[in-house]
Amino acid sequence: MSPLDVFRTRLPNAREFPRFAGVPTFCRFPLLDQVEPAHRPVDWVLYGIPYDGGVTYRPGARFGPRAIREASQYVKPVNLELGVNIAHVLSMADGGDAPVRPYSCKDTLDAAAAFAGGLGDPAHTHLFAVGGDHSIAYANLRATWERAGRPAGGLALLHFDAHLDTADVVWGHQWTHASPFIRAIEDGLIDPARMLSVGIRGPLNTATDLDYGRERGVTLVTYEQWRAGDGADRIRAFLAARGDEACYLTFDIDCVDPAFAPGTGTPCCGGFSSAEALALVRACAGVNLVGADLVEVLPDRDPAGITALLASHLIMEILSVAAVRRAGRAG
Ligand SMILES: [Mn+2]
Repeated sequence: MSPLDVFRTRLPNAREFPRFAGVPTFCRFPLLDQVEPAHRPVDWVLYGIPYDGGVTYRPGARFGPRAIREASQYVKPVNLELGVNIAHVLSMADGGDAPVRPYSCKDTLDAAAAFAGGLGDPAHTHLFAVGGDHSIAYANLRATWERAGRPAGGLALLHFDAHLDTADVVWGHQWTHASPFIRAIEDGLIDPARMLSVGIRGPLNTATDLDYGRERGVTLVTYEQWRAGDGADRIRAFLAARGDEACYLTFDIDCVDPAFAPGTGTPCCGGFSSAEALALVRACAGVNLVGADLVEVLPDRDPAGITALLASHLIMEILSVAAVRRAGRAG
């Protein structure tokens, strides 16, 4: 087997093949169609959705998947705190990028959901989308919901974000990065009564911005509630109540304070530190994760690449949550 074959078929040993060499895939995982038979079917496939036509402010998140692929070359497979080597527990691959339709958000979501539906083994493989703006979460949610057997009650949602993203209409359009979860709720992909939104903070456009979620039973934990109040207890209670429920995790990098993650399009001051964000995801260990996304990384506003680096570590942390479950341990 040549060194190139090793890169193509499994996670290379960094002591043999340096992290600065090779063609960058997500976390150095093999390309999906080159995974060796012993590692099929793949447990998780990561793929990019390089689309940012849904933004309400700064564009540029279309370059997120490339920046995260590059930054993730230095992500390592052993999670020290959770005591798990994700590469020993899970088979993972890079599925490439979904097709996008830059002039239409809805067309992009339809194309991306169809692309995702064809990745890996639909009866086995979980989907991890890397954005792109937050509108793309709808596409991966739809593909994940279909893969989960179209559960009538929808999926439970673990949502990390500065914003609730349940705006109905923006500039006359219903498909935007401010709207993925109102559309997913309307379409039955997620259950708002089993939706946790963590890191929400102001300022808001109007005093009623959060009413849609509140009226439908979303467990809403603002950053200030988490920092100073009972937010952490409410998160623990929400996670403990999930049991074996199928959960989807969506992580908007703007839930992190722009002091730590400046490379994003709608930055909101006063959020989680990098360490707090990683610990929040880690605290989900044990839930039954069936799909995930990480969105809103904007490389052009990311001096030193720290936002893309954090995003790549968060991806590892999210996969660790799945690995802990697969290894048969609670968090
Ligand atoms: Mn968002």
